[in-house]
Amino acid sequence: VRATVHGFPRQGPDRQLKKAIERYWKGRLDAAPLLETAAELRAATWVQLADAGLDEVPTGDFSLYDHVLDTTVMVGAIPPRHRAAYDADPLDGYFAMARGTQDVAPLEMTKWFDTNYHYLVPELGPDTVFAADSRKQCAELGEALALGLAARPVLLGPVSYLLLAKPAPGVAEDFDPLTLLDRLLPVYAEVLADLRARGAEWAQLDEPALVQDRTPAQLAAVERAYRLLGTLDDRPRLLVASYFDRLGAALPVLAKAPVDGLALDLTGPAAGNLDDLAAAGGIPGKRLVAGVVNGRNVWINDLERSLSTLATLLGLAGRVDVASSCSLLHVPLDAAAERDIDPQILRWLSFARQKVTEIVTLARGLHQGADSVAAQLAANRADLASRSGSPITRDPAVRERAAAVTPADTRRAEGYAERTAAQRARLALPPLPTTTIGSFPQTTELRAARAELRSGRLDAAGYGERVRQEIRETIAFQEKAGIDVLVHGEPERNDMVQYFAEQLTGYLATQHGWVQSYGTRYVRPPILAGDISRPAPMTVEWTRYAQSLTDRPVKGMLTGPVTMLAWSFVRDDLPRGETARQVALALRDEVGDLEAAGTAVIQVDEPALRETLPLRAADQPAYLAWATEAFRLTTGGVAAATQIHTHMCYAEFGDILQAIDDLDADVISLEATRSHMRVADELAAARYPREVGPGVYDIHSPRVPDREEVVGLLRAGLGAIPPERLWVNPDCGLKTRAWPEVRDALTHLVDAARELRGGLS
Ligand code: THG
Ligand code: ZN
Repeated sequence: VRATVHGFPRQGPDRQLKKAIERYWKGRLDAAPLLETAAELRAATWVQLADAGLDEVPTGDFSLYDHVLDTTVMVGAIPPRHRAAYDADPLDGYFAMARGTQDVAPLEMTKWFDTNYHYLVPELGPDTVFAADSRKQCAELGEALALGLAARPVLLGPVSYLLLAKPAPGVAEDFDPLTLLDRLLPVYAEVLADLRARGAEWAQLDEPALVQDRTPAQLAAVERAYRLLGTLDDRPRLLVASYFDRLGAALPVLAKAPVDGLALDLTGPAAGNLDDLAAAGGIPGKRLVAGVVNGRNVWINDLERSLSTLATLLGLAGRVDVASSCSLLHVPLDAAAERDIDPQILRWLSFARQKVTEIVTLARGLHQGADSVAAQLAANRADLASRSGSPITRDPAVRERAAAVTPADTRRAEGYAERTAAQRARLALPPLPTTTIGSFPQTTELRAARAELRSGRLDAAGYGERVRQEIRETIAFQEKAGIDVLVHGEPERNDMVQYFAEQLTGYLATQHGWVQSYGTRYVRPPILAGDISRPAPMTVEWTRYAQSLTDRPVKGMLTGPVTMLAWSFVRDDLPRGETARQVALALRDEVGDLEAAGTAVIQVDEPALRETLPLRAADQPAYLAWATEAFRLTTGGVAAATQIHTHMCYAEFGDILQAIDDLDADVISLEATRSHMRVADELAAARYPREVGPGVYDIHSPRVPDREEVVGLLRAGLGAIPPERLWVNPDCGLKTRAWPEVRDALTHLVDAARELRGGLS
C-alpha cells in the first residue's frame, strides 16, 4: 500500500537496549549478548512494522548510541585521539567516542535541530581522511532482507553530515567542514554501491540541515552532491529526505536533482512544502514520500485532512507513499501501554505504534479509496470531536484570564535602579554574594524513598518527613559553609518539568512514555493536553519550611514557562505562545504565593530558552517575543524588594543576548567555568545592566576546584562586571554530584569570595 517511516524508537518496550548497554559498560554483560539483544530488538521492530502494514521498513536507523556517530564511523572520520581504542576494539572505541574514557575526551554533544535528541558532533579538519565502512548499514539491511521484508537503508546525507560537523580541536575555528564535500562524496558512492550489492533497491539520504537558512554556496554544494551521487552507475534508487521545517530555497534544488524521489515533511510549519513543491513543478515520474503524520507530536492525525493533502500530491509526483514527517525516534513507543491515562483522553494520543497504523490507514485510503477505510475515518472523526469539544482542552476561565493580560502585567512596576535599591536594603548582602543554582545531591536514600512512595511502602507523611530531613541537612550545610542566599535543595523533585506538570491541571504524565535524549538516557516528557491552571500551591510548603530553619534568605525555585513547554509535548490545537501564557499565569500565581509567604528571592529557571529557538532566522523574533513575554508575565507581579533570579545552562548565547536582557531578571546565573568567564565579557560588551552570576564550578566534572582557581575565575569576572553586580555560584544545579565534592567545592567558592571581598574594601 506504499507506506513507510523514516525510523523507529530504538530502546524496545522495556528499554531493553538501555539496560543491556549500561550493563555492558559496567562489565556485567559481554559484547556478544549485547549485540544479540540489539539484533533481536531490530528484528522485532521490523516484523511489527511489516505486520502493521508498512510495505517498506527502514534499516540503519538503529543505533547503540547515536546515528550521527554511526555516520562518523561509516565515513571513517574517527578522531585521531580515539583511533587506537577504535582499532583495538571497535565497540569500546565507539563508546569511547560517545562517552570518553579516563584519558580521552568524548565528542561534543549537541541538540539535533530543535528536538530533544542530542547527537555527537563530528570533528573534522583539513587533514581528515575519509574511508568507507559500510558494514553496519549492510549488516542491518541483510537482517531485514533475511526476514523476507522490503527494506530501505536510511543514511544521514553527506551535506547535512558536514553541516552538523565542527572544526576538530586544534583546527582553525573558521574551518568550514563543507570544504570536504568532494572528499566525502566518493565514500558515500562506495557505501551506496555496497548497499546495492547487498540487495538494496532504494536508499534514503537524510538532509535535515537543508531546512535551515542556507547560503547560495551551500545550496550549490547540495546541487553538486546530488548531481554526483545521482549520476553514479552503481547505486540503489535514491530518496532524499528532509524534515523539521520547510525546505525553502533548497526544494527546487532537490526537485531538479537527478535522484529518484523526495521525502517531505508536510506537518506544522513544514506544510508549506506542498505549495513550494507545486511551484517547483512537482517531481513528475518520481517517488514522493509524503510525511503527513507528525513524527514529533503525540496527537492523533486528522485523517480526512491528510487524505485531502495526499490527493493533491498525486498530481505532483509519479508515485506517492505515505509516511511520518521524520523518524518516530522522537515520540514514545506505545500509547496503549499507558494504564493511568483516562480512556477518554487516551483516544487523542498517538505514539509511534499508533502513528504507524495511521500511516497504513492513510495509504489504504489514498490508493484503495476512502471507502476502504470508512470505519477508521469515522472513528477518527469521533476522536477528534471528543478532543475539540472537551472541557479539558478549553477551560473558559483560563481562556478569559489569558485574553485579559495587559502589557502592564508583563512588566515590573519599577525600573531596575529602584528595584536594586529596595533589594539591597532588604537583603543586606555583601558584595560578591554567594549562592547555588537550586538542586543539591540526590542521594540513593532519597531515590529509594521516592520508589517506596510510588510502590506504597511509604506513605505521604513518611515521605514528607524524609524530604524535610534532607532540607534540614542542606540548610545546615549551607549556613556552615557561609553561603549568602540559600536554597532548600529540591529533594522533592526528580525531573523538574515532571514535578510541576504533575501538579498543574491540563498536563498529563506518562508511565512508559520514554523518549531518547542521548545515548542510554531517556526522558518522559509530560503532555500539555488541555488548558493549564494551578489548583494549589506547588512549592510553597517546602520553601517555607526551609526558610523557617534559617535567618538567611532562602530562594524559591521554579521552572519557567518556556522550559516547561520545551521539555513537554505541546498541543497542536493551540499556538505555543498561548500555552506559554497559560503556564506563565499558573506560575505567576506560584510566584505570588511564594512572595506572600515571605520569600525575598525567587528564581525562575529557563535553561531551554535558547534551545527552542526556531530553525529559521525569520521565525526567531516572534518566538523570542512570546518567550520573553511569558517569563515577564511569570515574574512581573512582584514588589520591587523581591529579587527575581533566572538561570540558563549554557555558555553560548551570543544570538539571544537581547532576549536575556528582555527577561528583565534582577540576577542571571549562567554556565561559564569552561569558557573561563567569557560570558561575563560578552554581557559587559553588550552593556547588560543587571546582576550576573557566571559559574565558577564546573558541575559536569567530579573535579573539585580549589580556592585559587575560583579566585582566578572571579578576577576574570571582575574584569568585566563590577563587584556590586557580580554573584558567585556554580555553573548549574548540583543534583548529579556527590556530597563530598559539593561540600569541598562550595567551601572553596565561599573562601574565594571572602578573599576578594577583603581586597575590595
Ligand atoms: N527534563 C525533561 N526534558 C529534558 C531535560 C529534563 N530535556 C533536556 C535535558 N533535560 C536532557 N537531559 C537529561 C539528563 C539526564 C537524563 C535524561 C535527560 C537521565 N535520564 C534517566 C535515564 O534514562 O536513566 C531517567 C531519569 C528518570 O527516571 O526520570 O538521566 O530535565 N523533561
Ligand atoms: Zn543549569
